Amino acid sequence: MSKIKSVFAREILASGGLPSVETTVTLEDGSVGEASVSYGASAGTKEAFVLLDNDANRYHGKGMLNAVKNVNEKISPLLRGSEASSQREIDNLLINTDGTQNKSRLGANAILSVSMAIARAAAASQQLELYEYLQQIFNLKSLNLKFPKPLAVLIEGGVHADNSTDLQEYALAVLKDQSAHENIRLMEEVYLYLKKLLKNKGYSTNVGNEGAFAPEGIENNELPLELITQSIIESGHTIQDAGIYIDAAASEFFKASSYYLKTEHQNLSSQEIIQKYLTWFKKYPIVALEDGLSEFDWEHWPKLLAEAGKTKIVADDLTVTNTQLWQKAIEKKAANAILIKLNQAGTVTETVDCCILAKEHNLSTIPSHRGGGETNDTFLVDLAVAVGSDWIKVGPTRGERVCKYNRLMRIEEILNSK
Ligand code: 2PG
Ligand code: MG
Repeated sequence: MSKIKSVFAREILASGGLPSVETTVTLEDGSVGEASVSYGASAGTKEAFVLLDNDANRYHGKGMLNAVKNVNEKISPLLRGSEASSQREIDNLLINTDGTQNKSRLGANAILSVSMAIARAAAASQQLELYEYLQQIFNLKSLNLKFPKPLAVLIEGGVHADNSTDLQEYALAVLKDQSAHENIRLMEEVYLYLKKLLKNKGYSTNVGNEGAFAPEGIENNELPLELITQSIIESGHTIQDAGIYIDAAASEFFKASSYYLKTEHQNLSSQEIIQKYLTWFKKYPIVALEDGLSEFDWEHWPKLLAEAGKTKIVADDLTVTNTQLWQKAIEKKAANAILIKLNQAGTVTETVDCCILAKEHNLSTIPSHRGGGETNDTFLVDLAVAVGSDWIKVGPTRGERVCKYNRLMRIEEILNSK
């Protein structure tokens, strides 16, 4: 047990070349915890608030000095002397001090960086790995824990790339029951095979925000499904080893109650786009579909889930790692899996609570990276291990992404050595 001695934040750069917040927490016993936060490019409207400076003279208005100032001048004096292992109490204090529904006064970027850094400092103080510490303080070991498998975005479009698919992500969901090391190898082998395949077919293999290929001028939204299926098989694996995971991020192309697919010049009703997905589910090894419908199309989500069969229906923008929205989705039978993003919630405790709610209903959790600005922070990996998630969704290349897979392999090594 140790008390908080200091809390200090600074502005750092995130993957998109714009700032984010990093906080260092030091405890009286000398333990240190550091954490930085990510943010989205296709964020849901109900996510916790990212406080930007809106000062046009710095980073085109996207500086985060106000959030940094809130940590150093408001949060730091408030937390000095608090017991660092009282994570839930500290997070509640931060939520109440902010006082708004979406953390817009202090900024979720400010609050979350502190919340995460405190967890790391307290784990260090107790000489525990972060995932072990989270399991302990949130009493997670009683849940049915699995070791997360890789879920890597292989082709990206939407707002993550120019002139690619309308759907945002086509990912590889590894299914094989083998070590994380082997599963990560499998995933990268499929990715690298896909690169050759795209090249042979005359597509560019430039990458989008998350290190996935963004084949310029791709003719339609179905072709990636064909190419990925082919890559799984021709790289020496099977569709039992790995399937396809789609994140349509449909809120981005939902306009005036219909879904506009630019590459195909199609304007589809909710029923029509559901039909399109169902046809794909029959033709390709699709194991899950995230945000197939818009966050404003609550009415049709239960219809999609009812017809999806074995394909998991994952909520991201719909539920934004928020227990109330997730509870609503569970009650309405709108989704049977949830994407988990720490910065959508804004504190560690609220994020873990969302995962616990999923586990209580035997539903899947998928902690995820972000497409706007990602940092080298690997907290989401420890979280995924702590709550026993099915997958972690992270891009297959770029330093800020592969550090997550490296952390997963490191945790496996630690577990194997026990
Ligand atoms: C998503 C994410 C991550 P963004 O929609 O799931 O892939 O994208 O961070 O841009 O919301
Ligand atoms: Mg998404």
